Amino acid sequence: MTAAQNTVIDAGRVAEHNAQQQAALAADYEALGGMLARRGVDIEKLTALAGTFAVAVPSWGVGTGGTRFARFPGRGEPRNVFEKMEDCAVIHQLTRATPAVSLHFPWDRTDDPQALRELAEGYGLGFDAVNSNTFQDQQGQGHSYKYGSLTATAGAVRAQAVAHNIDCIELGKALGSKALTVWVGDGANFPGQHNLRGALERYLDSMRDIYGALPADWLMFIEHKLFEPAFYATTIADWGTSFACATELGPKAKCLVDLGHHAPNTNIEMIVARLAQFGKLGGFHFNDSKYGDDDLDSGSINPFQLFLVFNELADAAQRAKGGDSDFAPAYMLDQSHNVTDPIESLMTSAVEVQRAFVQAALVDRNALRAHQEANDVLQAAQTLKAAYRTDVSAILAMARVRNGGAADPVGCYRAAGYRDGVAERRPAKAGVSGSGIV
Ligand code: RM4
Ligand code: MN
Ligand code: MN
Repeated sequence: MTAAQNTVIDAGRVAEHNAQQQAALAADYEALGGMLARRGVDIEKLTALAGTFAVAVPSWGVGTGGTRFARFPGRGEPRNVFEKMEDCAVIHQLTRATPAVSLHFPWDRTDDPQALRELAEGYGLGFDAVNSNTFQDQQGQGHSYKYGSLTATAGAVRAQAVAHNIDCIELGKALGSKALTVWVGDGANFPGQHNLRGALERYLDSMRDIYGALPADWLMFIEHKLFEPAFYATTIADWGTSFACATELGPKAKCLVDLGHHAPNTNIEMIVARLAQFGKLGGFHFNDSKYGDDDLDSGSINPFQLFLVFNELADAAQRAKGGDSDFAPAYMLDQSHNVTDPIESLMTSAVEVQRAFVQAALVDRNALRAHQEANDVLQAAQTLKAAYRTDVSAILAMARVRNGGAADPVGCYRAAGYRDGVAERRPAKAGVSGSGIV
């Protein structure tokens, strides 16, 4: 990433917005600082920590999403990957928390990766993991994925899916990405459709070929999902299968946890703890969920769960500091914005994930450990709650302002009129969905 920054929103506007917010923010920050000091916490340390937080934006999230029933396009949707980068630049400019973009191929395929890389660098953006797509057929491809891709019974289908993944690695290399995320929808809709073990054996064979094409400094993230589109048995349905495959493949293979890919009420924070314990936690797709893979905005349904996930991450990071292991899971958002302005949802979501990160840092770990040792169940639970109940909004806003972002990203974005501007500059093109999802 370069230091050079082309801003999309006029920097003067952001400064003006911050000047209007300054008095209120200063008062809130001082009050919070006083309250934290009485708890023995230095607000400046937390603000500095908040400023280090980063979560990648999904390129497919800046277009309006939809469901199996309909999609209601928004105004000024990006029509290609270059326009998507412009929207991602706005998100980072105002939040200062999203310095990387995760691309999805072939949705974001470009014949000029160098130009894309330069555009991104001009905005101060880099590229996180690239995603392959073998869950839908692409124009002109020789074989269909109707009956699976990496697990298909037909060798030619598997070879095509493997070749696509290797292609993604090549494109990612040109862009400066360092990881490939593989999610496959492969599975069965009927009992008997698949030999359950045979399908996983074929998956592993295919993944070994992809793994072999990874550069030395790359990681491969295996993303599990309970169901959909396979409604009876999904090949990589759970973290156990993901963990077994990542172990089988080797050290560059790790597990990716998409929060929405579990049954309701699953204890996701425990999955996070397990994967961290065994060195296989590769990264996250943050979102929120009520029923299934809902792809709702992070923290919009169950913010306490998000906090508990970050509580495990803070614990794992502290343990890693003591040892020599490097613990750096990739943080990415994976959401679909069907009824909101995607830029507003992504800014709000990045801030919600950052909020959980800061709240987790507020947990008094020594007190928690002492309560756990003493089996003081009530106080152990209250120690977590004390951190979770603390409103750290002023810390987040101060970190943003100090990093050149906006005190109130959505307020600033609306005042700047960005959506009206792109609505004019980007007339809708027939057949183009900014999200890649139809
Ligand atoms: C899947 C999964 C993948 C995402 C696609 C669009 O459910 O979450 O990460 O790339 O959706
Ligand atoms: Mn995902
Ligand atoms: Mn998903």
